[in-house]
Amino acid sequence: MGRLVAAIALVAMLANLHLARAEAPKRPNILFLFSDDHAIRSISAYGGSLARVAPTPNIDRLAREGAVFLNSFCANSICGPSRATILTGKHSHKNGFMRNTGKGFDQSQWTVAKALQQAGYSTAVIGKWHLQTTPVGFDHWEIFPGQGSYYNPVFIQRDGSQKRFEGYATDLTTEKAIAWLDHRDKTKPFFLMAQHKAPHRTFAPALRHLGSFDDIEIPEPDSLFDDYANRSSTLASNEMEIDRHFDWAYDAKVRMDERGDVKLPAPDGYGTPEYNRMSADQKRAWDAHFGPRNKAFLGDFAAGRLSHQDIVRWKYRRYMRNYLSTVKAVDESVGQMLQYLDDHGLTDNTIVIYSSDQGFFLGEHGWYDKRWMFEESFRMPFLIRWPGTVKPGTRPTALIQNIDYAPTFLEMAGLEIPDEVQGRSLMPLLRGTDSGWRTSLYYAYYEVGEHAVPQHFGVRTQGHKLFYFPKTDEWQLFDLIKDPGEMRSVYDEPGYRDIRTTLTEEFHRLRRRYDAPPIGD
Ligand code: SGN
Ligand code: CA
Repeated sequence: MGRLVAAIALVAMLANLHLARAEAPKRPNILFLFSDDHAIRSISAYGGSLARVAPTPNIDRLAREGAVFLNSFCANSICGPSRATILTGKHSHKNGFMRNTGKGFDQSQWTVAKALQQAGYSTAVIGKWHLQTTPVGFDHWEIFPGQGSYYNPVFIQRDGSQKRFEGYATDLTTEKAIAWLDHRDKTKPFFLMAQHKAPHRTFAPALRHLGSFDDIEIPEPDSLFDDYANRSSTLASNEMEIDRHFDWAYDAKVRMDERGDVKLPAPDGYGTPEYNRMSADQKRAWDAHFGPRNKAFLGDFAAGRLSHQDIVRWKYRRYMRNYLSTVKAVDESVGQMLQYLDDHGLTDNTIVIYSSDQGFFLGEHGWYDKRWMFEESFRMPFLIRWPGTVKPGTRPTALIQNIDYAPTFLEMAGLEIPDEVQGRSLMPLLRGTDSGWRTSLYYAYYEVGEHAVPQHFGVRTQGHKLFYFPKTDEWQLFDLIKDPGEMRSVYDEPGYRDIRTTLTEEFHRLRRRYDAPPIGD
């Protein structure tokens, strides 16, 4: 009898072993950490002139333990369109979300979230959404209405109701993401998009970070006082200068509009929407920080001690201190999410990505905001950690774009990539086995209005960039190796005739390949 039991046990054990071997490999979790308007120059791992002051030890950890993609770009440098591209793997003209000001995202179309959900992933999106229509393809979501607020923000709940939460937007987004991870269906792999409002305008820091950058010298970009010569005439008509358009303008003397970019007091006291959302305690902390600093600046200003350039420099420094402070909270959030994975044994089987919807100008060309195909706003951060697959410390230079994220997620999950998807899976680059990656990228910006950036289209290769501005029928061409700051178009220079012809042909080839509509439609 004893022998029989032992024999049965042995057979059962062998059967189990066999089952274990036949089982499909465990599908990885995908944790997509995302922010709004985070320029790569303010991430230390990217290097550059702010690397020394950028408060990003946790984002840098992803670079050390994974890969930082040095040439990562968006398809259309504006919020909603970038998010729509990420979900669909398609350029704006194919997913229909071409501008922030449109009808909203068409939720009836294919998205990667729907595909992962159907394939058995637990899916969630928390934080900034900005696609106007209610999320589809997510088991759970809790999102800001529109842009959301930094202080004591409102989140839209699954039942459509709006609820206000005490605290700071970045911290609340993290808390909600972690709460969802805690309560998720643990029998399934997960796909979580944790999407911050920060460091978006009006760059309002967590109160604990006020003053963090006061004693740090912040280097200025060479083009802070750009005169827009030698490029398209449209540059000069921009409305995104730290000098003339950041809410307190030199010519307008002391003025406070509804935004609060520089955080100076209005004549009748503070009145920005962010300030008005704060509790009495929060306002006290804010006033204790900004009050004396504003007084000193306004004293110098009133006494005529400051030149026009001094004022632009002061505004730049104040902008950067606030911007970097909001980045500091985002980085802390990344740290908390990585810690959660470590504490719950999830690190090895979770792919972590850090990215942001586009780049941002941090004073280059005298600007804040984005939209242009210039490097600062065209680039998106893209860092990825995947233990066992992505070699730690790698710095790929391949040209990647946000159309590639959806097909990458599909391949990570072992799913087929539909033909309609325009991007390519990054898997060969992640495995370090690529040959024959793309050598050019297509760009299209359609919005007309805010910040007065005209519609423009273009192509970028590793060494050159060609822009076309339909409104003025102008082209500009940059040699990115000799002129990385894009200060001089060489479109009309005889020495660049061949490059100009090659890039113009490439531009039209990409437009055909991506089935782009006629310009002007
Ligand atoms: C707001 C900002 C703009 C910004 C757009 C788009 N103004 O309107 O400066 O360009 O959002 O940003 S603000 O005074 O309200 O901050 S996006 O990230 O949503 O595309
Ligand atoms: Ca954005």
